[in-house]
Amino acid sequence: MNTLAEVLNAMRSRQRWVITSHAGPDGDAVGSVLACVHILRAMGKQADGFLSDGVPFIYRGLPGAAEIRVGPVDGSRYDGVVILECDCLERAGLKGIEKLFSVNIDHHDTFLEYADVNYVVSSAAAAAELVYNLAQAAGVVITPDIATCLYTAVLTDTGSFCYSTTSAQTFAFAHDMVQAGADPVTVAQQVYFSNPASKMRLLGRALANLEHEGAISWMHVSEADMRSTGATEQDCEGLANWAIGIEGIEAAAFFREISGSRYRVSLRSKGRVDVARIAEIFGGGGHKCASGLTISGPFELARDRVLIALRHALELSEFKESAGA
Ligand SMILES: [Mn+2]
Repeated sequence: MNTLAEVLNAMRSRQRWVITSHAGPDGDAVGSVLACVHILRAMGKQADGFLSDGVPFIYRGLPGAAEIRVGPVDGSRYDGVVILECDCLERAGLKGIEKLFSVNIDHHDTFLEYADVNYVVSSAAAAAELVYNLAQAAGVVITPDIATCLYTAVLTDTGSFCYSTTSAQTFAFAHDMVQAGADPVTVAQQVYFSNPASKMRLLGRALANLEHEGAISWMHVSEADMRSTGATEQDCEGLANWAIGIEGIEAAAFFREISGSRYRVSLRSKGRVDVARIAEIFGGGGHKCASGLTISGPFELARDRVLIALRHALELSEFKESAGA
């Protein structure tokens, strides 16, 4: 693992940077990439933001979002790549960065030191906190644009300051961002009150399929549901949170059918079950309270496999609690 000073040295000694994050970007991915672009430019560098899936609709109002490109990257035109929020290079889904000098900045529990420089702090509530540390170490002034991007990232990655990663430090961060010019009202209107109608129609389908047993709930949407509601992949972001919002439910799963009878699964936990560990079993990853994986269908089989893992983890946590561990 490298120090922040080593990250800074790597950035100072190279001029032209690609900044990227994972495919299917969330608020932390978009906000951190944009903030990092602004910060590197303030350091006198050339910095271009790339997201292989583009910027989701609700984040397009963020400063600099219109400049984000989808790739591929012409590697000969750059000296390095900053990869945010990815546990491996492939997670970015971006061609042309494979041979570039790489800096990995991440806050996932499931991480590998796959880059030339690795700065991973799993206790951080969002990758944006680490980007903020970088700005401070570099002596870059937090402009209203940077503050808006970083605030949005932390707001969304903590589930609006609800997940177990939320601490006094998170609010201190939010305080600093608002003082630096982020407007919480404008951000909330863009992120929470600007959903496409297709997302709400898809939510209706998902909720109609909601089931629960014991402390576990799950719901699913099929490709046919996606088509008939006119929903896109990005409309699925955050739907899993609805399944965990039931009294007595400790863990939840949201299944979305993707092509070839495969399912993208989002897992959520209220804290007793570590869903990052469960995602790992199936080759996915994420955080203790929010993670994701891809699994083969048919639906009944995929559902049963994930539910068995969730039940097992839940029983183990109950056993540990009753044993006073
Ligand atoms: Mn994140």
